[in-house]
Formats: sequence, structure tokens, C-alpha cells
Amino acid sequence: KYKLFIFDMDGVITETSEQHYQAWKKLAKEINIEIDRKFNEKLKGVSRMESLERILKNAHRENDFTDEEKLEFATRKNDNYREMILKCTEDDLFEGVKDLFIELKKRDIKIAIGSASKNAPTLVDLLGIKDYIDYIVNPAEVKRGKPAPDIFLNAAEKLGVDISECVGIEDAEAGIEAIKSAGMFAVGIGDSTVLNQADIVYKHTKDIDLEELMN
Ligand code: B16
Ligand code: MG
Repeated sequence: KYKLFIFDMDGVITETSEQHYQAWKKLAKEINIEIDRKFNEKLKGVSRMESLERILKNAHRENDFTDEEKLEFATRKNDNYREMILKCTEDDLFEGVKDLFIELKKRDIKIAIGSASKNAPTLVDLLGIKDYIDYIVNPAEVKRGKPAPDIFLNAAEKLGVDISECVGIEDAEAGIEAIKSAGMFAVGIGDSTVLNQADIVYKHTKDIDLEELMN
């Protein structure tokens, strides 16, 4: 029935939102802006530059900086973030992910990563899952980020799989919206009341039931 599973990364196969938060918090502090964990929820699944825009806007500082300065802020944040994630190992992979990948491969189903993160290839390496992944979407290559469908459509196109044979797995509302507007089957990970646009929701990635999905 399905020939390609496209996984979001942050919140689906691992959790790097804390590192994103710490790196943004550090950068924000350097330009006299405070952010908290509640606000960080608004940055999940959002691209690096858009995250920075949201942080500045929230502090009413969006007109205080040149594009060049903003680029420097984003680079500084990313340097901090990369330093933090370099400590990631296979142990940081969510429970059940590896077994799920093995099961998908057994069924000859392709696996792609559809993350908004430009650091996805680094994390895939560190998490030790490179051998299972057929394709990692390069978010720099697609026009629009989530909730636009581009990231998911790009994976299907590159692997030559029909949209009707694709499943997208996401933990963020914007991600589910992206999968649905791509016309794919959407699996939500998290709270079913929040991810109410998804076709099916599991609390955790380890709860994904392939028998249920494939029948
Ligand atoms: P980078 P996902 C997203 O990952 C994160 O949730 C979001 O917080 C981050 O800003 C974005 O990636 C871009 O990341 O700065 O590494 O390019 O959930 O789409 O896997
Ligand atoms: Mg996510």
C-alpha cells in the first residue's frame, strides 16, 4: 500500500528542541532579548531565519537590525547549536525508531527525512541511522517551509514515489498541515487534540503500528 515513509526529525526520531532553545536563548540574551520555553513552542518546525524573525518580532525589535546582522545572529545561533548536538549519539534516538526502520526495510518501504533543519544530515550520522535512510530533504533546495507541502513533495519526487503511496510523520501542527496539503497520509506523534488534522495519532513514535497502517 505505502512505498515511502517521510519522517520529520525533531520530535519524531529525536528531540533536539532543547538544544535549539538553549542556542536561541543564548543568542537572544546577547542582543538583550529574553525568551522562555513557552515561546519556544512557536519555533518548532520553523526554519532558522523564520525563528529569528519570530524572536525579534515578539520583542518588538524586528526593525532594529540589518539583514546582514540578522544573518550573523542566525549563524552564531547555529554555531552554538552545532556544538551542542555534536554530543548526540545513538542513545538519543527515540525508543522504537530503529526497530521501525528495520521493519520498514523488511517490507521494502523507502525511508526519507523531511526536516526543516539544515543540520539533519549531521544528526542522521550521529544517531547512527544513515544506512536506513534513502533520502534526506535539503530544506535549502525547496521554496517554502512547513506548513507548505514542499519538503514532503520533494522527498516523493526525488525517490519517484506516487503521492498516494506516501506517509508523512510529524509532531508539529505545521508539519501535519504540510503533509495534508501534499495529499499524503499523515501520522501525528503527540497529542491527538492538538494534531487533529492528522489521519491517525500515536502518543510516541514507538507506538506506531505498521500492521494497522499497512492494512
Ligand atoms: P536548523 P524539524 C526543525 O526541525 C526544528 O524543530 C526547528 O526548531 C528548527 O529551527 C528547524 O528545524 C531548522 O533547523 O537551524 O538546524 O536548520 O522538526 O523540522 O525536524
Ligand atoms: Mg518536528
